Parts: sequence; C-alpha cells; structure tokens
Amino acid sequence: MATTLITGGTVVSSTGRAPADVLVDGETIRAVLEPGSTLLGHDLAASVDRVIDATGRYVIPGGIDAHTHMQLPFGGTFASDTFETGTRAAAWGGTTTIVDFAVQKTGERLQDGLAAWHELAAGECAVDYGFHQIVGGVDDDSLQAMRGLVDEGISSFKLFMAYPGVFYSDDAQILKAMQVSAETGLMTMMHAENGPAIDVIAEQLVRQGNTAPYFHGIARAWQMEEEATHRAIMLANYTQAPLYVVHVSAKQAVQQLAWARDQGQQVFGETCPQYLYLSLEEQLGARGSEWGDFEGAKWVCSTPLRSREEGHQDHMWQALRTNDIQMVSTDHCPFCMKDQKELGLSDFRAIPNGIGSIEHRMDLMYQGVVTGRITLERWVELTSTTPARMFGMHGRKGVIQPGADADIVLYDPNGHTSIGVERTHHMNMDHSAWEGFEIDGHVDTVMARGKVIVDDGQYLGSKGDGRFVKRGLSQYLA
Ligand code: DUC
Ligand code: ZN
Ligand code: ZN
Repeated sequence: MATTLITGGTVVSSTGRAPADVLVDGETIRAVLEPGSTLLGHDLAASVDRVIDATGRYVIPGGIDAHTHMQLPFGGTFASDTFETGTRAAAWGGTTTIVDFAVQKTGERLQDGLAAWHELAAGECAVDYGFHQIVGGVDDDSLQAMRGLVDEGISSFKLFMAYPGVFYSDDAQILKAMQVSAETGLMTMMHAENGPAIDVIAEQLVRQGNTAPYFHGIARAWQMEEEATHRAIMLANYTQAPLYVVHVSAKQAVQQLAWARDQGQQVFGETCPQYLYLSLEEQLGARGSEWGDFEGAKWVCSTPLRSREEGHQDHMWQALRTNDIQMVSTDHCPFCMKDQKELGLSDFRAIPNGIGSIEHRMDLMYQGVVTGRITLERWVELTSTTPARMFGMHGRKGVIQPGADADIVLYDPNGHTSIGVERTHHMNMDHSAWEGFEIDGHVDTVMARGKVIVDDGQYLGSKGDGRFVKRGLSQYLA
C-alpha cells in the first residue's frame, strides 16, 4: 500500500488547530505527528512513497454532506445530478462523503426503493456514500421493513409533514414510525412544514393571480414551519424517538428546537447555506433579463428562503454559534431552468423544489470563518465532524486521527474562489444558485481514502472510487 506524508500544514479539528504532519498508509491515516517528530524514524519523508507539501494550508477532514438528492424523482422530473456528476462536483468542493436519500414512494415496498438506490449509485460515485431511507408510505409493511435498516447500514429515515399525495405522512403515521425509531435507535429525520395548510394558502394565492416564484416563499410561511417543528418535537417527546429536523430555515423553528433541547430532549437541527446567505426578497423576488420575474425559480426550494427583514439569516448564524443548530448540509437537489424549473412558468406550485450546492458548501461555510460568523474549528465541526457523529460514522470519517479513513482536504486560506457557471461549476445544472459569490479561500487538494482525486485544479479521480458506507447508530445520542 502506498504511503503519503502530508507535511508543513496546520491540522484543524473541531477542537483546535496545530502544525502537524499526517502519515497516510493506503486508505487510512496511520499517524498525526508533531513537525520534526522522530517517532517513526529520523527521515520519514525519505521513507514514504510521496510527500505532499501543505505549507500555508489548513489540513482538514474531508467534508461530509449528509443531505443530498441525486436523481430524486420530484415534480414530474428528476434532480439533474446523477451519482456520477453530483459526487464529482462534491469532490471538487472538498466533500468526500455524502449521505443521499433512498426513496420509498407511496405504494412501493421499502426494500425495493432501497435496492433501486443501491443500483443507481453502485460503481458511479467519486466519493464515499451512505443512504438515509425516505419512508414515503408508512404502513405495516414499511414499519416492519424499517426494523431491518440498521443491519443494512442505514441508521436514519426521513418523513415528510409536507407534500400531501407525494411523500406526506400524517400524524398517525409519524407516531407509528417514531415508535419504531425509539425501539431501534434509528434517527427520525423530519421535513417539518405543515403541507396541507401550505397547499391551501398556495391555492388561494394562485387563484388571486399570484403565480410567480416569489409566492412560493409567501405560501410556505414561517408559521407552517414553526408549527410542524413543534408538532414533530411533541410526537418525538411522547414516543422518545431521537429527532433530527432537516433544512431548518425559520428562526421560530430554531427557537422550538432550542426549547426542546433545553428540556433535555434528543432533538437536533440542520440548516443549509441557502438559509444563511439567500433571502425571499433578493432571490425568490429576483428579476432577470432572461427570465423576468421567473428568475426566482432558481431558488425555489423547501423549506423556502426566508425574509431578511425578519432576521432569519442572522438568527441562523447565531444558532450555529450557540449549537442550537448542530450541522450544515446542502439539501442538494438541482434542477435546470430549461425544461425543469420551467415546468412552473405559469404556476409556482409546479416548479420542482431544489437548489444545487454540493460543490460550494465547504467554501460558503469557510466564508463564515472569514467574516467572523464562526470559528475555524466550528467550520470543521459543522461540515464534517458532527455529520459523522450524528449519522454513525465517527472515528472512521470526520476526523484526522490514526485509524480513520484518509479523507483529507488541503484548504488554502490565501486562495480565492469565484463561483459561477463559467468558472467553478461541475454540477449538472444550467445555472448556479451561487453565481457571483466570492470566497476568500480555496480547496487545493482532496484526498479520498488515500487517493488524491483533486489537485491544483485537476480532477484525478474516477467513477467508482466511492464506496457504500455502512453506518452505525448515531453517536450523538446519550
Ligand atoms: N426540498 C427541496 O427543496 N427539494 C427536495 C425535497 C425537499 O424537501
Ligand atoms: Zn425536505
Ligand atoms: Zn432534502
């Protein structure tokens, strides 16, 4: 097995930073050494197969994006990134593990949905991948099948309180699924929005002629997220299920999570870069020369972008600092404007919901370090260490320590990244939701299980490098 010494860099973990050399042996990390250490010999550099000079760079554990939707069937079409294109874009952006959502549609057997997802991903991925299970039809069969998920290496499942007729579960179904969650240790992941009420509001808006993307944000009011978050918390409280609320965007929903955590409940929250940077006014309400007021369709996702005037974005950054929100994923669910978002030209309800961000999460969150919103260590914690721990991969992923997979990113704080479709863009989309964003840092080198797959602006990996990760139960639970 080839050995590599990464020398001269600053190793950053969730708890600190220090100059250190990292010795990689094959696919794993063998040692983290003080510079100049003779513990493993007097001239280690001369005895390894390759030396990587990391001078001036941060050496961090590869990013873990625990919320992606490759090829998701949604809104009459499919998310435009395949496992091949989406994971390659992830690699370019310093993400070395994803956790995607296997889909059980209503009326389908859960095991069949999972098998289909394995088939889509196997041999296609540039980086390692795991699955959560979407349970789109809670019934006796699927409740039984859920009990077998942990043995399959799938320790979490997602329910939807939104999208009636598609993925929606009612309270009775949620209660039953949460009872299985409490019994097995499976993490319940919740899309917390009151879907039936949202559908009524949306219908009324469209009837009044309010059909533009902006009204997607109006229909999915923060009250619908707060209420659903509270309901999910109470059902979890009753059943004693561990609860992880996905893509939190409303400050009132954060307050619900903080309240439940203060009561000692095992409740967690995730937000996404779009809820930290983008807004109802600036993006959903955008007008462009090509698309007019349909420009906002680029940012139609659910939960929706929120009003900056109401202060949701600032509150979300604060929640990241105070640990009221524990981690940042992307909810990567890309759709092109042409032929996909366009489906909703005359009615925002028909715009496929989703934004593509998998390539930019590490950079966008690093910019939070530059602007003083979070510390360097918190950046690593939010984007890698906590996702690993939350979803049963800690020790193997999310840390630079002996025995862990050698998933390592060299990040240059003196580099620069200009985001845009004509510049850094490897996602399979005809636009970027992040066009024009400037980042004061750069992903220089990406190593995935010991193989350098991105270096100095070149992609060196190949499809099939990524393997399925069998996950254990959450290591965040008491
Ligand atoms: N939200 C999105 O924006 N897209 C896919 C599913 C979801 O919950
Ligand atoms: Zn969702
Ligand atoms: Zn999602």
